[in-house]
Amino acid sequence: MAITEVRGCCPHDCPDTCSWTATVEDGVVTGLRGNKDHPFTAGHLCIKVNHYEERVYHPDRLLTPLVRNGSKGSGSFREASWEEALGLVRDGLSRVIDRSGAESVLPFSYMGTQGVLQGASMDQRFFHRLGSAALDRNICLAAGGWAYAFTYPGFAATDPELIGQAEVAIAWGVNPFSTHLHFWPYFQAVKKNGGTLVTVDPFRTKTAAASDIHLQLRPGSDAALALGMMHVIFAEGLEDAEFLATSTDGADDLRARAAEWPPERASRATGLASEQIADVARLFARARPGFVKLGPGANHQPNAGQAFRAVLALPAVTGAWKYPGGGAHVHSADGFPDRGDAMTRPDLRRAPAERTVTMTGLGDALADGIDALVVYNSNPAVVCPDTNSVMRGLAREDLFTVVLELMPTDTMAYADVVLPATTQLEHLDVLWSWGHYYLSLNRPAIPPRGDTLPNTEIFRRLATAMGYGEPALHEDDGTLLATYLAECTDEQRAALDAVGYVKMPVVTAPGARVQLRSDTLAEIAGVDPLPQGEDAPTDADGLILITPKSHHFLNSQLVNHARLRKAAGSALALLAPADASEAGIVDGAPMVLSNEHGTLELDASVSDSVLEGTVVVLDNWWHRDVRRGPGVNALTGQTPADLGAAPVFTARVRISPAE
Ligand SMILES: Nc1nc2c(c(=O)[nH]1)N[C@H]1C(S)=C(S)[C@@H](COP(=O)(O)OP(=O)(O)OC[C@H]3O[C@@H](n4cnc5c(=O)[nH]c(N)nc54)[C@H](O)[C@@H]3O)O[C@H]1N2
Ligand SMILES: Nc1nc2c(c(=O)[nH]1)N[C@H]1C(S)=C(S)[C@@H](COP(=O)(O)OP(=O)(O)OC[C@H]3O[C@@H](n4cnc5c(=O)[nH]c(N)nc54)[C@H](O)[C@@H]3O)O[C@H]1N2
Ligand code: SF4
Ligand SMILES: [Mo]
Repeated sequence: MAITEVRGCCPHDCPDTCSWTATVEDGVVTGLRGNKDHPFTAGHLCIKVNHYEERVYHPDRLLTPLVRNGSKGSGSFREASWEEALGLVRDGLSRVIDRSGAESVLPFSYMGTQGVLQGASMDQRFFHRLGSAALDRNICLAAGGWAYAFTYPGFAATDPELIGQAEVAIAWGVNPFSTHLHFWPYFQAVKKNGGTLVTVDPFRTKTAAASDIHLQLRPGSDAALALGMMHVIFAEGLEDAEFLATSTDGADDLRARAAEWPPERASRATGLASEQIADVARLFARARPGFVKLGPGANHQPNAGQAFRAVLALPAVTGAWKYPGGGAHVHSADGFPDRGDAMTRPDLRRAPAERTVTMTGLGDALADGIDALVVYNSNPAVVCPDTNSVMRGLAREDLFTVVLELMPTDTMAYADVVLPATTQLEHLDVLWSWGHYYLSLNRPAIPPRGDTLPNTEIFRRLATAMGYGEPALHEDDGTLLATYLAECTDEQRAALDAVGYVKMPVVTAPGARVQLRSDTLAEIAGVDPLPQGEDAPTDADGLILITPKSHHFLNSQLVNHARLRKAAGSALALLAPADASEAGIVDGAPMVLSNEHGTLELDASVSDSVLEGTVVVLDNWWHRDVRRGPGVNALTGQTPADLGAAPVFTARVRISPAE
């Protein structure tokens, strides 16, 4: 029997980008393990991925091109050859382009795979050449990402491997126990070394439960909490005056803004006690140093950009950046080669794109001039806000829809043509990380199963079908990889080649200054140049819905895996005992959640982990998993957050027992 071992890495949109080795016996992957030598992965994969081969050999796996032969949404398809399928795509796209112009074609993709090649290379080149509408890929961390970029231009996010040296670490709107598993030991190290762990989260997650202090604030009140803390820090002279003078701009303005937020005001806004706010402010300011990990979870609120700006100001005010392990981490994506234009080749576009669609606004776009949709690496029927409007769009008879997928999804059921894609064990790729600083190479372990093809090859073939002869549209994956690595050193390339990963240098630009006040941001985005908080609304009715991530699924992926479904249980709405009894809802009984966007029926789970006045529904479930209604995004809307046109995955909802 021929046994080989092939090094690669996890493709998922997860901050850990784990390094793995696949065991291949006679051309079949029989096992997968985390690489022990990788400092971050540390020899283990999470429960979701430790059997990734299940995904490759899953009975639902799409193995041939498909052509719809039933009504949209019926999920009825017949098999087709690549030649026929590509011909149909060419005809469908050409019809739309002739009728209403190339910008009525929308490519819709996100990070179904985080790979540079399979996620942002040949696909982009193809759509630039076609002249499609542009997509703002902003569904995850846009508000927080903007906030970091404008507050800390040129600053490298704190290296997570150092945070054990912090005296206080705050998990602010992040649940690493479930979502960033390999960060967890570093977080725990703070406690082991005698420091204090704080979690800021409306929900009592595993992370919160394992922390010394849990600040269970009202969702969306993070800016008020951070400004209340800064009020105390400035009032008690706990700021680092030297760091503020030498390394920041706008400190006096921020001090004046913080003065508007005595802890009593922050208390009314957050629902936390004033003393609690003051105590944690002192704790953080006196720590040598303090560290804040901010997660995407807190950036799905309407005022998330300003909230992140406020929270990010804390380690600057206290000078935490001066010490190893101190500072903040939103994401580390800026630490990797920026080869955007070389990879995506915007020069292939004949004229600048006049239309940009944000992922947040897909529902509206489908009702306004988008007549062809090419979906890959994304599952908009589940992940986009305002599901009902997205579904109305997907159901349009005159919308031509192509879906590149591994699995039958709620989106794929509406496709005219389905093109089967490869998994990470079947294609070449290179991955950056947003949680650490290791660049990873993924070598294919086995040839593509059935008729599946890598996204890159599908777009090369589509280019051929469309008659696009530009050489850039026909470069192979090896060439694309070389283009991505062109600015790496020989040593870095050699390390990638030898062990499959290499750590990138963690460097802050010389002379970089924290922008506590940002007039540039104010100008671009029309927000206050200073971080701004909000008081609790007095007129809002209903409960605040939040939609965090499941421990067992990865966004909308893996929900069709029996092993993980069994562990995850069923789709539930979690609510606090007081809210349940007030609404007459009983634990385990079906309940209805509704608002101006839609209605859902789910089984209730009454839990004291939930803050009174809030409801928690995990975002990962598929339409079929919900008692009635599509998924939880039936309750979210398309109005963007304050920065980055980012989505808002929270909403006000009314609750009642089901009839
Ligand atoms: N197991 C698992 N891991 C994942 C994923 C997954 O689906 N499953 N998805 C991956 C992806 S794409 C992402 S973006 C990350 C997300 O990683 P995280 O940000 O850690 O995950 P979330 O569960 O979305 O949100 C974290 C916490 O934010 C809290 N939260 C909600 N609203 C607020 C608020 O207004 N303020 C504060 N302070 N907290 C709030 C939620 O209650 C939740 O516990 O996880 C990645 N890893
Ligand atoms: N209510 C609510 N909604 C949310 C969130 C929330 O917290 N609450 N979180 C948001 C966040 S943070 C994110 S990142 C998004 C995630 O949104 P998406 O990126 O769309 O989610 P995924 O489920 O990770 O991936 C989508 C699809 O990509 C496919 N795929 C994987 N690999 C490949 C490949 O190599 N080729 C092709 N063609 N397809 C592939 C998978 O099978 C899957 O169906 O969801 C957002 N939606
Ligand atoms: S999903 Fe995240 S934690 Fe799990 S193996 Fe992949 S990168 Fe690692
Ligand atoms: Mo995300």
